[in-house]
Amino acid sequence: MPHQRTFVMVKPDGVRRRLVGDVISRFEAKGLSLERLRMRIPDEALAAHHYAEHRQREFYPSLLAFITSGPVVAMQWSGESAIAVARTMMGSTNPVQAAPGTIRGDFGLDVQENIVHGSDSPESAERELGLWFGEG
Ligand code: DAT
Ligand code: MG
Repeated sequence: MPHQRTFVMVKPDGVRRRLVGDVISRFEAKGLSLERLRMRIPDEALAAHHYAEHRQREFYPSLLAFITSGPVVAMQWSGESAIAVARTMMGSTNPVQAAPGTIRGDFGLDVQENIVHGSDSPESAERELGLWFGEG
C-alpha cells in the first residue's frame, strides 16, 4: 500500500456553507496529513485546466461558472493510499447516491454543488497539485 499525496479542494459551496473546518477535521481524524493549503478564487483559465477532461460534457459551462463563483480551499494531503482514502471519504459524485458518513452523503443533494473535489489517480494528483500549487 503506497504512501501518496493527493489534491483536495473545498468548492465554493463548501466555503459558503462554512464546511471547510469539518472537511479538514475529517481528514485529520482519519490520519492524513495536511501539507499545503491555499484559499483563492480560481480564474477561468485555472478552472478550465482543472476540469479539462470534462470540456465536451454538457454540464461543463455550468461547472466552470460554479467553480469560479467564489473562494475555494485548495489542499495537499498525504498518507497511506491517500488518493483512494480521500475519494472514499468524499462519497459518490452525486450526493443523492453518496453513502451516509461521507462528506457528500452527509451534506448535499446537488450533483454540481457537491462540496469537495479529490484527485482520482496518481497522475491526476500530480497534475492538479502542479496546477494549483506549482512544482515542489
Ligand atoms: P468527481 O468530482 O467525483 O471526480 P467527475 O470528475 O466525474 O466527478 O465530475 C467533476 C464534477 O463535475 C463533479 O464533481 C460535479 C460535476 N458533474 C459531474 N457529473 C455531472 C452531471 N451529470 N451534471 C452536472 N454536474 C456534474
Ligand atoms: Mg473527477
